[in-house]
Amino acid sequence: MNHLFKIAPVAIAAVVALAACGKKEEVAKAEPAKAAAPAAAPAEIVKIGHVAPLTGGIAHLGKDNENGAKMAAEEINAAGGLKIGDKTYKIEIVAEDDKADPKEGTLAAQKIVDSGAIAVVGHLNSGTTIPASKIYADANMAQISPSATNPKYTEQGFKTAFRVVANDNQQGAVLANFAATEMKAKTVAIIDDRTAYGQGLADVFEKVAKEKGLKVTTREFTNDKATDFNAILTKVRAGKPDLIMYGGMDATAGPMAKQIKQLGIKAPLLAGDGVCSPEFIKLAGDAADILSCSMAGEAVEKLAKGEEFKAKYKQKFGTDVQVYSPYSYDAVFIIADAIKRAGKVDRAAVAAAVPTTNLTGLTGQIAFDEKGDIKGGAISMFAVKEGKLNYISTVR
Ligand code: ABU
Repeated sequence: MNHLFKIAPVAIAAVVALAACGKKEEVAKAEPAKAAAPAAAPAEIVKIGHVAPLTGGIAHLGKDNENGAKMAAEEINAAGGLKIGDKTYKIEIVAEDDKADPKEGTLAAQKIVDSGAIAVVGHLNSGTTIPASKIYADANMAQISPSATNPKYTEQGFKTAFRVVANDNQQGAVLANFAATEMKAKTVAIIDDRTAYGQGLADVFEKVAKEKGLKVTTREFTNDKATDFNAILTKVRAGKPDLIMYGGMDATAGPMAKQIKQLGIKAPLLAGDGVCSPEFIKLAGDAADILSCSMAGEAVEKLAKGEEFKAKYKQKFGTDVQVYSPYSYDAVFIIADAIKRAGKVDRAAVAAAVPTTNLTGLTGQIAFDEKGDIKGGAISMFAVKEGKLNYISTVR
């Protein structure tokens, strides 16, 4: 059953409770002595942390993740909140900014732990999620990343680390297969941004592409704040590749696409989920159509309630879904479900309940494997056409 429907009984219970309150008032007028029942206790607060970059070049992605988490919390609260024993809890999202920086990530993680949050949704980047995961593990706090795809995150043996998207072993392989089979590339230039995500994805892509017979003309790197790629693109151009693969984010890929076009390079661009966003299209302008990209989940427009989510999101925030807000939305429902199943608002009990998650979320059926990765993770492929991301296919 979809969790949007699952919470309906809670809403119905709340409505019934209100109706019952109305009846008590009527009784009070007629029989004051019998109406002395204690007033319902006000709802208590349970905090859920959210961490992502809220400043810097990819703040739009961080805000997107945060919006998804806030939307879920508001829906749960509007439906009556979480009823645990004789108490009712409303969810409060405690948001921190990690600036997409590994050191800031650990500082933000400590702030979330100190805030008394029961669990955390985040971080956005693999480069912050991985170092922060030790802090959450030491605090017995469940951490659910809606977007970090580097495999190392769930390979450290922490019982508290979970992700609701596929990882880059899967994503890099799907991209390499797409390059060979769909794009019919024989040669490829590979660039990465030296982040845990960008370099890791490019490494997996390179390995699988070579296994499929592609020749790598050059392997170049930049950084996640660069804006001028002319030097490395000039080297790329000299190798005359059929394709350029980029491991990095949309904030750098946008200007890179523009410069690819300005340098007269005809090779198309292939990238992962960090680039597969409406923001890339805005930044790349008339060069956007060179992109094919993947995202580490099902395409939002293919989800049963995806279009409804997109419309609600647009109405609420006045902007489009970027990439992973559906996944941060589901992450809050996973935590709410774990709190209910734990039967208490206790970090360790909630973290112990997450591995047995089995719920139908907005993004599909959610259960975790023994490492904390989503079971049956999907990779969806898109290509930009006439300034829009067009869905192509999904690989599981
Ligand atoms: N997965 C793309 C962006 C987030 C990350 O893994 O760094």
